[in-house]
Amino acid sequence: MLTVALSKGRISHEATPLLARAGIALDEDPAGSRRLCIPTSLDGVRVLVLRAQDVPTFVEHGAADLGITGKDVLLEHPGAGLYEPLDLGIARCRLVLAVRTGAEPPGSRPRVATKYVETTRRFFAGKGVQAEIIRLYGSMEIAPAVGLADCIVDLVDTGATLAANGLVVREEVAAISARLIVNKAAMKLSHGRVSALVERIGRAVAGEDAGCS
Ligand code: PRT
Ligand code: MG
Repeated sequence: MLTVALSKGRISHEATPLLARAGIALDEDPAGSRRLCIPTSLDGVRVLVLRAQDVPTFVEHGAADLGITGKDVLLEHPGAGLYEPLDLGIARCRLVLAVRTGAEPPGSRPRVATKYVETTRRFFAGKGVQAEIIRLYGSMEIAPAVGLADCIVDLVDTGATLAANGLVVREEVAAISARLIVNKAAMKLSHGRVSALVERIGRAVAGEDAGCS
């Protein structure tokens, strides 16, 4: 049995049709199901529906052989036990540094609100700037307006949420999309089955339906 850990929410919403095109149709829609382990139309493949941040943990420990989660999550959790063979090209967005509209450039020790603490630390360290990082778990966009931070590092898609809170993008930190990850030991021990699954998903990403080749 091969187990695929799938990030629920936005990513599973886009990944489910992609998996179906790869011939791995989920027996139930994760959005409407309470089951956390879902069988698929492909013999010997099942899907675990998890919080995005937990996907690398399950795959790294071998509780799942493969996983699908956002590059933002992987940047925060750089696991040594993982391969990242495919960019799935879905759930695209950008991780950005955003400031209040019309704000002065941040000073020498900017206060940055984010849930991406490690990625933000590396980003500022790369510029030689020592930032004070304030960890939040959501609603980062409100932090500058209430004086909690000078700027934020957060995901942006259309930019509507930033604009609604009086913020603008100052710089891109990283381009984000969902990635397929693989447990390194599984890649070795079950090489044939794992690489066949990676190739199958890769063909669906390239726009080829399963069974058409
Ligand atoms: O609970 P939490 O929100 O942390 O995560 P979740 O489990 O609810 O997951 P979910 O469904 O929110 O998906 C999160 C994953 O989707 C991220 O890890 C990214 O890889 C990916 N993704 C792609 C996004 C966005 N696009 C996105 N736009 N995640 C979040 N957003 C947020 C953005 O930060 C903003 O607040 O959506 C809001 C709307 O964006 P705008 O710019 O279109 O207004
Ligand atoms: Mg969310």
